[in-house]
Amino acid sequence: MTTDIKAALRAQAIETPSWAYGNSGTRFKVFAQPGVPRDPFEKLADAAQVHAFTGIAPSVALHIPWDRVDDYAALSAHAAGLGVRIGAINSNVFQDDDYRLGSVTNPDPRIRRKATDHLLACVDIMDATGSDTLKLWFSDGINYPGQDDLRARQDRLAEALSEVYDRLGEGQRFLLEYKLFEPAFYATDVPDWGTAYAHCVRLGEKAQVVVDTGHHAPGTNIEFIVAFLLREGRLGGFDFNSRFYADDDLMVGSADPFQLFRIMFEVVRGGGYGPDSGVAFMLDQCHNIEPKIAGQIRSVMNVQEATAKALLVDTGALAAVQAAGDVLGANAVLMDAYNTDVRPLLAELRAEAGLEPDPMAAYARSGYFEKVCAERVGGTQAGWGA
Ligand code: AOS
Ligand code: ZN
Ligand code: ZN
Repeated sequence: MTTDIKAALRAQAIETPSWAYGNSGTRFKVFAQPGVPRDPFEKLADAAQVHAFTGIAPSVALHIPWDRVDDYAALSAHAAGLGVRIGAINSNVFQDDDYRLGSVTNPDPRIRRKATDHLLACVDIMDATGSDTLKLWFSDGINYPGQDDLRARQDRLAEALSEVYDRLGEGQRFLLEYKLFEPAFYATDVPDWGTAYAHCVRLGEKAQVVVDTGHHAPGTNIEFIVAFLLREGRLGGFDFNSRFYADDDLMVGSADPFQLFRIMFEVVRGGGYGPDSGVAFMLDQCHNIEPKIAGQIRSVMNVQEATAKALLVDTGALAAVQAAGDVLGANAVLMDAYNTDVRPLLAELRAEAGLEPDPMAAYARSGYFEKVCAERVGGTQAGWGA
């Protein structure tokens, strides 16, 4: 049993986002931190540290245009030299004056064209970097009833998605992200998993839904959404983070580790775990006040702990008590796994892989942070909170 769990954990891969390494903040203040990367190459170097100490963060999501470079093949080669690779390409059709009334759903066809062209350019970057995943999040929506035609905006969205879908090459896919609100407040064009799912189903199997754990109303049963999408073969991945109030982008597993466990249990239960599952486990976080690389290491460890607990659930015993209608017994099987301290198991797993058992302490001891603080002056903002 433990051998199987260890093998499953060894195969885990969690993608970190390039924007987690840059300065970030809220609309009130972006706090500059020492040692922050000055370009995408340095962001990859920081991400490589997270992989070096955890052993399970081998890829890095890029964000265009925040990570725009002249030579993407060179960026890919740089990543490979650091022992990581480029993961999902995140598009950005929200930081331009033209997008005040929306991007792909804008009433103005010229702006829709510009937005769609950006998405197509992101597929070019996938070709150049070898990335197989395009992640689409639209800030599109309206603030006031009557501001625009709700249904026409869905038609425009479908048209743009279809054009991008047709441009995807062999082995490429896009993930459509939903978000309840913000920056649009009255109506968001992709507000929930059902809307994302419906658009994806119309298009085909290369269109899948990504679940950002911070994008739901309080109290939403996210693990149900996960179970449903997996059953339909449409769960493309996760943007992991924690929320207390809205889209807080705090460290995954910090606000509600039990929720993360419940999600990972459904992932495992539904066949979404493992290298061939097609489900991408990505972090979408910003570290506004805490150190960034250490924050990413902690986050990766939080996902790993939740995964280990999910893998520990005695599914045979669970099925038996469920079939017997034993409500308390079934709940107890799940809670036994959740309440297990998996940290010794994970320390052992790391030691077996030649890693330090405590990644946080090992990173702190490495002197990397002090080195980059001395070397890097004038780090750039991740792009948020500008
Ligand atoms: C925005 O709220 C979404 O979570 C996006 O996934 C993401 O944070 C943004 O696109 C940065 O790439
Ligand atoms: Zn996200
Ligand atoms: Zn978000």
